[in-house]
Amino acid sequence: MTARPLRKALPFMLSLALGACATPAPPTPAPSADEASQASETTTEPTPVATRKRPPVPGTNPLPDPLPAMPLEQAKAAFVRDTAAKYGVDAGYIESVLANADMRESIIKAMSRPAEAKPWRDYRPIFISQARIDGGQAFMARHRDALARVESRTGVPAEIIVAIIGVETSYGANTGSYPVVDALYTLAFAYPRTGDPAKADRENRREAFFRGELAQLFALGKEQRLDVTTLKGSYAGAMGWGQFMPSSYREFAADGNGDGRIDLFNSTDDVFASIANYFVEKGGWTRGGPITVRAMRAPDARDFEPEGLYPDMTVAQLGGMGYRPMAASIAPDEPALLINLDGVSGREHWLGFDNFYAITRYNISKHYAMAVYQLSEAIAGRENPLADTAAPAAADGA
Ligand SMILES: [Ca+2]
Repeated sequence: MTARPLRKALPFMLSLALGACATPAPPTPAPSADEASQASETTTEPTPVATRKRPPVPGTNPLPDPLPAMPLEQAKAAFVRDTAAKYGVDAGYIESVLANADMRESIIKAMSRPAEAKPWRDYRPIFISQARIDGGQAFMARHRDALARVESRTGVPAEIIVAIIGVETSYGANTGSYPVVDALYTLAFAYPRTGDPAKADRENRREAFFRGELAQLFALGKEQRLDVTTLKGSYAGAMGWGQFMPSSYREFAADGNGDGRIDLFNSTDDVFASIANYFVEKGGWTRGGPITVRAMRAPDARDFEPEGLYPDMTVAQLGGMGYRPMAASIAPDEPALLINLDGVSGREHWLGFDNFYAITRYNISKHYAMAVYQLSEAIAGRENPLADTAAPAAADGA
C-alpha cells in the first residue's frame, strides 16, 4: 500500500485518531426520558472536529494472516482442536457438527459475484427503489418508539438503522436461507480461488477469516445458548435482521430489551441496539455529524481516486483541488473523502465524512455506504432519490 496523498500534512489529525483508538470512551448510560428529549434537541450542532473522537485509522490489512497449507482432513482436525481449546467447546461436538455440514457449490458461486463490484448506476437501483423506500417508511412507523430510544441513547439516526436493515434483509423479510454452519464451513475450508497469483494472498486471508468466523460461531452458540446447527443466514454466514457475522455478534451485538440474551433473529430491540452499537464502537459514529454531500467539481480540477475509504483530507484541502461541497454547513476542517461514482447521468462527485466512513465499516464499500445513506434520506422524507438522478447543473464542469 502506498502512502495516501497529503497524509504527511495531517500528523495532528492522525495522532488524534490513533489516540482515540487506544483509549475508547466508556459506554454512556441510557439517558432518562428528559435527558433524551434534550439530547434530541441538541443533535443539530455537530461536535467541532478538534474536540471530537475520530474513527480509528484502519490497519493496512484487516484480514488475518494466511494459514499454513495442509490436507483437508488434517486442517479440520487442527480446527477442532484449536476451537475447543480457545473457546471451551466440546471437541466431539464440533467434530460431529462439521461431519454433518455440507460444502455447497452455490455458496462458492455466490461469493464470486458480489453486488458491490457493479458500477454505481447498476448497484443503486437494487437498493433505491420505491418498494424499499415505502417498506422503510412503514417499518419506521411501526417501530418509531423503539428506534427513537436507541437514537437518543447512541446518536445513530433511526433512518440509518432502518436503511441498514432495508439493504441487508429487506426489513427482516430475507435474513438468509443458507445453514450458517454450511456457509462458514464451505468458505473456511474451500474458499473459492481464481488462480490469479495477484489475488492469492487475499484469497488465503479470506479463507483464514472464515475459519475464524466458524470457530466464533461455536463460541457464540455456547455464549448465547443457540443451537448453531439450526441457524440460517446469508451465503457468507451473516445472521439476523442486521446480518452480523459471528465475530461481530460476539463483539458488538447488544441486549436491547434487557432479557439477558442477544437475539438478532427475533428481537427487534436487540437488532436496533446492536446495529447502533456497531456504528458507535466499530465505526466511531459522531452524533449529529455530517455523512456525505454532493460536490461541485471545478472544470480544471484534477481527477483522482482516493486509496481506501478513510477521510484523510479536509473539506478545505479538497476545495483547493476543485471539489467543493454543495452545502454551506460543512466546516472547512471537516475530514473528508472524495467519492467518485459512475451514475446514470455520468460522473458524480461527493464528499464523504467520518459518518460515511462509519457506514463503510458495516460493509467495506463506498457503493454500499452511499446506498444506505440515500435510502435513509428517502425514508426520512428529506430526499426523493427517484425523482431526479441527473447531475446538478454545472456541477461536473465536464
Ligand atoms: Ca435481548
